[in-house]
Amino acid sequence: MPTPSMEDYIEQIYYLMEKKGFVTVTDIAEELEVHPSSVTKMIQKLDRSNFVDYEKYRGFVLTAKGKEVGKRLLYRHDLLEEFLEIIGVDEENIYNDVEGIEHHLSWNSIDRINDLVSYFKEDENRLKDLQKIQQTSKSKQITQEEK
Ligand SMILES: [Mn+2]
Repeated sequence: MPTPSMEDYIEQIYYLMEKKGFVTVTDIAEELEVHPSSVTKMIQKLDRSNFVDYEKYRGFVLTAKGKEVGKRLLYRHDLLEEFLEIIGVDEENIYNDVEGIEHHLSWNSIDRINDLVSYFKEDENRLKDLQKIQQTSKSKQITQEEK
């Protein structure tokens, strides 16, 4: 089992691979806002756990196992974003909230959240019903945060 930090890297490498076809240490350092030397350390750790194939001076790629895990992690991230969007979380909070919770849910919970997301996507009236409640609670300002 990868640690939360390993998960962040695997997810990011998979995401960038899908997007650009290749990934560099600099790309990851920028995306995760960490020092390049931390990236190199983590890549070596991921290599030892067989998620990444790393060769000094030649770079790195995800192994078959790394790709499989990366795909699941990206799916989980995207699903949770969709979930927060459906339940009416403000756009500006979504990404950071997902980053905060994604490592701490069991796959069991992820599967059940997937059911709930499907439930709302299947019939737009369900979403409209929920949005009515969201409007009411917004007008009561139950969850106004102090800024
Ligand atoms: Mn993520």
